[in-house]
Amino acid sequence: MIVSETAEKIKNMEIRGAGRIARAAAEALRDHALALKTPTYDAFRQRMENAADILIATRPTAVSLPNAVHIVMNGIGEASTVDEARRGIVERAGQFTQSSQHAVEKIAQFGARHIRDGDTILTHCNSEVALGCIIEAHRSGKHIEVFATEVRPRNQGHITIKTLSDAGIKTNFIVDSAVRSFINDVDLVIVGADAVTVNGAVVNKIGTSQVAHTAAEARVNVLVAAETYKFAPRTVIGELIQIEERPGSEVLPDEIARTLPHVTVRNPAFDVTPAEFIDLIITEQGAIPPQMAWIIIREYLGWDITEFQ
Ligand code: RUB
Repeated sequence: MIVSETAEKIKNMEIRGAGRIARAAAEALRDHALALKTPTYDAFRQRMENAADILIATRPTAVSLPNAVHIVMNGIGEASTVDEARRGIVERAGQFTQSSQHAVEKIAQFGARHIRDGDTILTHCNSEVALGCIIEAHRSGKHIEVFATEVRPRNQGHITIKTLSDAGIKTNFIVDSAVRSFINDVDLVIVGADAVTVNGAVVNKIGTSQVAHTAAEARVNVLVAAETYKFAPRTVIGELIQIEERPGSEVLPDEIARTLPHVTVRNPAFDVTPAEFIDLIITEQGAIPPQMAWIIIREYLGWDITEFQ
């Protein structure tokens, strides 16, 4: 797929979910590198960097996106010919896609071990890795039941219940505001992540922090399923994760909003759950307490503080 097409699909959420966005960006860079017909290395590099910038600018919150782009683009500066630079990009994009898929499978295996026979699990939004854990537990023969939220305003919960139903898992579909009414029926909350900051806070779909607070009050454990490339290196040097605010028309149709001149519709797409409300983050390298986020950034993202100085 060409870069502008992928960028548009990420922007309009045809491609969504932090892991899928990251893999789509890596694949778009690979395809772009293969299609580019530039005679000079400098022109090739310039056009690849422009493509990388276009992809990164599509959605600001999921750190998996700039991390994936960084992984694929890293090393282009060391090449000296177009062929060499192209080969490197194709190779790194392939490696990233493969390791991302492998991470999703590994997390499913690790996460499933935290689910006991007879458990009821609550999930919010549509996370490939969180659902992977739930489906793996079901496949391994555990009798489980799920509560899945609707996820206003974009209804990602509809995708979640279709996946769970297709897997044959008994599922209850609830509106977002019903979480507190059912939390005492729940044994475990499992959600995904768009970003994990150096202090172990998790950025995920709007409403996740309410779910986590509710779970904490009810003494229900909260697990976050997140590949290591969702950890945010730049939070080490004080950068904040930007929370995407999407058009108000996703919440309230424009024709109604127009009749309400004193009303402003606010539509943040994500929120931040502090580390204290999270029991474990399950990565493909194993489970960690959220307070150990820095170790993941240092050990597995190969991130070096001098890079940003
Ligand atoms: C998706 C969302 C998901 C994470 C993790 O938001 O918040 O929980 O991205 O997903 P949106 P995954 O629908 O706005 O992209 O585990 O699939 O990477």
